[in-house]
Amino acid sequence: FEPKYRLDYQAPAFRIHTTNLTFELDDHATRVTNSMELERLGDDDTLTLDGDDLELAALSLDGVALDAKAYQRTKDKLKIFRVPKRFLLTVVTIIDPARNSSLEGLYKSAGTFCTQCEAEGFRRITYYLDRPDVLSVFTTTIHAPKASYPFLLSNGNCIEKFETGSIQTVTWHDPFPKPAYLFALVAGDFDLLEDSFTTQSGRVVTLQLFVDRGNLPRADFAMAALKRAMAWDEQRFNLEYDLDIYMVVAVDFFNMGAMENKGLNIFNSKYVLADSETATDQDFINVEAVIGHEYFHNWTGNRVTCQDWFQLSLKEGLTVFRDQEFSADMGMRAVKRIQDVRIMRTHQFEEDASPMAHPIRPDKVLEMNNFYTVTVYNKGAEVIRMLHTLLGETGFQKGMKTYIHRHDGQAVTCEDFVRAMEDANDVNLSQFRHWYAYAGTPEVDVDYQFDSTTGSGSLTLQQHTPDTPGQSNKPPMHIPIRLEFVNAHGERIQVVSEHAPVELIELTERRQVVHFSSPEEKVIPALLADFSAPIRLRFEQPEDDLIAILNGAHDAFLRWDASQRIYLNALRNAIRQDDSVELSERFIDVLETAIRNQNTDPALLSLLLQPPSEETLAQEYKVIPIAAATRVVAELKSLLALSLRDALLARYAATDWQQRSFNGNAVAIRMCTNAIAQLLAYHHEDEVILRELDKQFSQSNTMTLAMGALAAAVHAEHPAAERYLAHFADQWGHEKLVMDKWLAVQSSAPGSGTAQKVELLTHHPAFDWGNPNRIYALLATFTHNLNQLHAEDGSGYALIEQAISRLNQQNPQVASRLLSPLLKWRSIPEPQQTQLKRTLERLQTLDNLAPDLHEKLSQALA
Ligand code: DPP
Ligand code: ZN
Repeated sequence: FEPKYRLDYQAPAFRIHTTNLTFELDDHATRVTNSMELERLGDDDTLTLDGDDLELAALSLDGVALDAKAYQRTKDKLKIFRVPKRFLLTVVTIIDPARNSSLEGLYKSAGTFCTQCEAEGFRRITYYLDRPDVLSVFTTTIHAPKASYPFLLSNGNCIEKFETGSIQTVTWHDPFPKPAYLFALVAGDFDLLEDSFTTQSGRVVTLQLFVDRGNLPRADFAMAALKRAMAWDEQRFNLEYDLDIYMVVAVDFFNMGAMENKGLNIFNSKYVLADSETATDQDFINVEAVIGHEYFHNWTGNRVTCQDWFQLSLKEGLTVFRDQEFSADMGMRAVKRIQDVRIMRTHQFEEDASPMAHPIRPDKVLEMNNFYTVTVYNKGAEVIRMLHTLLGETGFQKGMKTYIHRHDGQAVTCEDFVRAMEDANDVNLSQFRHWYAYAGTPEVDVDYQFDSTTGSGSLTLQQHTPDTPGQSNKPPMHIPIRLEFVNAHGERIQVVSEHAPVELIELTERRQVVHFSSPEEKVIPALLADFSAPIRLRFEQPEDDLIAILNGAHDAFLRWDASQRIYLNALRNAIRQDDSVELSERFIDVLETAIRNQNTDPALLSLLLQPPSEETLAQEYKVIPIAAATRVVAELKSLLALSLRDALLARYAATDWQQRSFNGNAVAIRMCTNAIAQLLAYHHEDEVILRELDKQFSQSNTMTLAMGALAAAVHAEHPAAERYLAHFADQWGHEKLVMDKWLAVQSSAPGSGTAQKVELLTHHPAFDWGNPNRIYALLATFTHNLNQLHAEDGSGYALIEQAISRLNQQNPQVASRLLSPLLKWRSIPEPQQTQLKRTLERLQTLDNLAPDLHEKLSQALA
């Protein structure tokens, strides 16, 4: 297990001008012929290629077979000695796609051959310079029996197609040089949805979406989303598609969400297929976001790619920012922002505080697959967003233009991106670069003074970034803090500092004071509007001030955040005093008014009615009071249900049960209905509420509402839950993606014995150890069930330990994802802490421990 270090980067010693691949597809013995035109760049005449689990069938240089002394093979390398300056190397390998359960490289997914090469999967197909800074022009020929595999696809344009007896041969040519991680091949039988898009310069692009037979009606939404994404990237970023064809294939077995292979995206079917009967509104939203994300990679990732994998955030942070903006521009900007902030505050802050904490540009990597994280992706996007905040839309777009023009066709670094932003805007971002270099969530303490007799006030901000593994004594960061002010009546006001309104503080010092003046009686600051930086703000404000912000701030995030701070204070107080949760009458009144006011945006209302989760509450503690956290979160929801019953029921009655379409207003109303159901289900004995829930569950005709009722009943431990679960399984047993929801809702149930129930469900026909979606739905969901994962009887640990042991060799990427939530053993109280540590120690002794697991376990136990 040898880690790699970012600073050890060396430019490639060879160029691969062209890569000619021929695949003779076969379940257990696919023959891959790889002919490369190579050029040696330096004096060292040994060529070292990467390879993994390959059988070498033939090897020749300029048409002459190499004899045994001319090359050497090790477990993961092929060295060829004394190569000339320019030469043609032909490598023939035999691989076994049907036995490939890791779903990396070429594998068989339910009858379809497909590939996943990012990050380092291409080396499981052939020997190659499998690194993102080696760009080559690929030509790919595929031979396969036509009856079973009528569609043979690869990157670029189809240049030849013919049949010889039962065998079909198809050749694809991709004119854009690309690294091997963007290579793709698909062979299978599909239903095809075809459409076209005319670019802003008038080129007609053929769009093809391939889905399992019978699934055509569920593909329309993804196709429409693709066209919206193409138009949006032209309008907002002036970026146009470049090939004549864009293909998307949906497959059932896929480790990740989707993959941006040039011209041939491969998608997890869950991010393509959607109709209102089987998909929730959130599923539709996710399909649109992922379709957009992969499409946007065509420029930010493919045309301009990464020099090395340490730079992953160069393409992922930027592309997540782009997909977030796309979703926001398509509707519900405020809701989207709040949802993204929730991901940051729960999962990313948790990762920043864990043994695997890493900067968005890591310095040390053992297994690259472990770095496709919320830090690289989501914090990476927040860093891009801060640049956008500092430079404005116009400045940011100027920087993008410089970046793309300067680096089109190149493999570059995060540094190149920042420099393009600097050069285009004539600014200095030296201190801003720390965001790429340091892990951990910066903490900003706020002290506030205002004197109404003199009308002058001050905000004192102090920043500190906690130590993380391998990093201590961090320098101050460049933190943009957007802010607003409201008065005692909850009206937005402006305050000035040196004649300019105070709207954005650029915090760059360790300690910084901002003075301002205002004629108002009372001035309440509301900090971090739009969550303008991925930081923890420590600012105790009285509840009256928070309510003023909740009523008066212009920014929706600030209003929502004020509500969450009130909830968090109530939860923490109840834990500290070991007493029941209390909410002030004043706050309940504010909620009631919002519920009864028909003008309250139902989507934002739904967010207001969702108190922080246990995982969010856990962020407040060094050692998490698990049992108490679970108790108070449930108590808070019952308290809301009790205090607001009639108002909630009145609002709930406004639901239009027949409305099925996916549009902004209908989605917002369903979000609200579901949030209300989540609370009302805490009334276990209330006949009126039972009738309403029954109606929502069985008559709503949309998956969103049916699932909403089911989840509400299960999470509130309502007596109707068992009946709903049984009914749901009867109705949807044949639909795998739908049954994933059924599995997930059960493994997120709060009650004791959940681990035993989940174990039983691993034997249910809806479950499959070979399919990542099933494992994520049932087992990964369980790893986020704080209370049951850390059950005192050890049942949660035993369940996940068994799963990881089983998946260690079968699919290490999936095993590794299950492991992450277990790494924070130091924040778990005794007696669980010792049990958990023992569990990790046992896992470390597994036979043939995968590098993915080794890396995380050794970090956690160090
Ligand atoms: N690059 C993919 C994505 O994030 C993941 N393999 O789109
Ligand atoms: Zn991506």
